[in-house]
Order: sequence, then C-alpha cells, then structure tokens
Amino acid sequence: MKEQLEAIRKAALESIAATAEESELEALRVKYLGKKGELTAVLKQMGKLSPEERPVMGQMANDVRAALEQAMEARSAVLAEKAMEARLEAETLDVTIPGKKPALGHKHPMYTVLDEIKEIFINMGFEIMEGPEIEQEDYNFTKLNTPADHPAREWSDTFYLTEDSRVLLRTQTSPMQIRAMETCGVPIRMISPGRVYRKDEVDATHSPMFHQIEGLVVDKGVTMADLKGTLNAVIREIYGPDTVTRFRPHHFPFTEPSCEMDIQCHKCGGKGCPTCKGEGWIEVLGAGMVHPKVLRNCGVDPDVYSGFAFGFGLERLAMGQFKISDLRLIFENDQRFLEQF
Ligand code: 2U9
Repeated sequence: MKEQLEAIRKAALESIAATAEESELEALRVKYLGKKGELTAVLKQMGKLSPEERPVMGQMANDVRAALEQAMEARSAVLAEKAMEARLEAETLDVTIPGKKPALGHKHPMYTVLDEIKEIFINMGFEIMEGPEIEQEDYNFTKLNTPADHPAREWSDTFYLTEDSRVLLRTQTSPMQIRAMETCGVPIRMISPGRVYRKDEVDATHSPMFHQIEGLVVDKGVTMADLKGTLNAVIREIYGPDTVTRFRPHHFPFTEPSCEMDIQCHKCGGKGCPTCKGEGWIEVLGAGMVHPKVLRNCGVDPDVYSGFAFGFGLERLAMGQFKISDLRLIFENDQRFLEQF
C-alpha cells in the first residue's frame, strides 16, 4: 500500500505540473481526490491492514492528499496568472486610434425662427411671457370679446376638456396676454409665443397643434401709426430692409379696427408667381387696435389707455423662410429633413 500511495503522489504531482488550463486541474482533482478517485480507492483498502499498520498508512494517505491539494492550489494560481497575461496580451487597447465622433443635433428650424423673432422684439423693448396651454373658456374667448355664438367656440372647432365647456386647450396665446394685463397692469409691451390647438384635419398647411407668436402694446396715446411702424420694422428685420408691405382691413372680435398685413412677393416683385399663388402679395400676420371692451375686461380704462395687438403663425413663417413645402415635415422629426437646416 505504501508503494501504491507513493506511485499516486508521483504521478499526480507530475500531471498537476503539466496542466495548461484550470479545467485539466479540475479533472485531476476528480481523478485522484474525488469520491471514486484513486486515493479514495486506496483508503478503502485500509480495513485489510493490521492494527499497527493502519495509523501509519492513514498518516501517509493524509500526507499525500495534503501534498496534492497544495500542489493543485499553487498550480491554479499560476494558471490564473497565465490566463490573465494572455487576456491582457489579446485585448491590448490602442489609445492612438482616433475616437468616433458623436452625432450632434442642432436647433429645430422652427425654433431657429422663433429665437430670431424673440431677439428682434427683445431689442425693441418687448418682454417674452409664456402661459398655460390649458385655459379657461373665459380667458380664451369671453374676455377677448368673442360672441357666445362665434363658430370658434363650437365643439367641432375647439378641444374642450370638460363637459361644461369651461376648460379647453387654448386656440390662441391671447389668454396669456389677458393674464399679463390683469397681473402686471399697463403700460405693457410683450410677446407671447407658444403652442395652440384647433380641431383642424392634418394636411400640408394645417395641423391641430401649431405655434403662434402674439404681441401686445398698451400705453397712453398708442395709435394705429404705432402698430404700422412697429410691424413694418419687425417685418423688415425678418424679410430685409427693402420689403414692401400693405395693410388690408379685416375683422377680429378682439381688435377694432383690425387688419391683415401682406408683404410684396420677394420672388416676383408683385407680378404674381407660384410662391405668391399668383397674388403678388403674401399674407404674414393679423393685427389691430385692442378692442375697448377687451381693455375694460382686463381692468384697463380705454378712455385713458389704448393699444395694438398682432399675431402670426410660426410654422408658416418657418416654411416661408426655409422653403418648406409641407407643414407635416416640421413635426415628423425625420432626421433626413432636419439635417438640412
Ligand atoms: C389681446 C387683445 C388682442 C391678437 C391678434 C391676430 C390679430 C391674428 C392669427 C393670425 C394667424 C393667429 O396664427 S394665426 O392663426 N392672429 O390675426 N391676433 S390680433 O390680438 C389680441 C391679443 C391679446 C389682449
């Protein structure tokens, strides 16, 4: 039995030293030290020994087991180190390879136009004031002198949020201007940009959500001449100093008198072409002198104060400026479209 144990020790130590991978080491552990292993098989024969021999052989078997375990542990550490070295060798990092440039986005074309317009008004002393998109019927319609039977109040035209028609998605940013007059008082010189909602079918020129910029100036002695002078100055900042403009009479419930402003077509010089649909003129905004009833509804005395207001659609402006033919492109966020600006 002594010879058997010696032979196991010798063979096992040689095999352990020759292993190249942790899995081979594991196989040797099973082969020699496992339940059905060679060392265990020898130990099972202990019963055949005399009582004197048994402790001697038992001690020797334990020594062999300890020697194999120690050798396997040491070999395992060596193999782990080798594996790590091989991995480091294989995964070398070349820090000199140029990095991948991350794709950078940029401002949406509509917000480029919005920022440009904000800048123009800020330079003219206007404040920018934004307000809630969910509004009260009172602020969206009643205080703005909209008659009770006005078609814009219909359920088919406006998104109401309550059954009693008291709360709605604003159809214009004017309610914010009412709030501004009520809270800040007059004189006031402000613009209010933001989203507005109307029940329009989607097509190349309509969307149930779009952006408006509305402006309001109220002070003592404000006249139609101020309206025309201010809007001419703004439009010439946007479209160039030689832009020819005209004002046409119009009707809005919240302004009196009311007008629409056109620019002469820059493409054909007023002769008529596809850009101006043969008209020679392109409509750019609506405006008017704030209706005395609206001023009174906001606690402002129309015998002391007067004002003008105006409004225009931002998408239409961006479409004109960037030659965008379909409104839907502005909202679809297709990168192939956006990357062009
Ligand atoms: C107050 C009083 C009056 C705002 C105005 C317009 C004319 C106008 C539309 C044009 C196309 C918006 O995008 S659009 O649908 N707007 O024509 N808006 S005057 O008048 C006001 C605003 C606030 C207190």
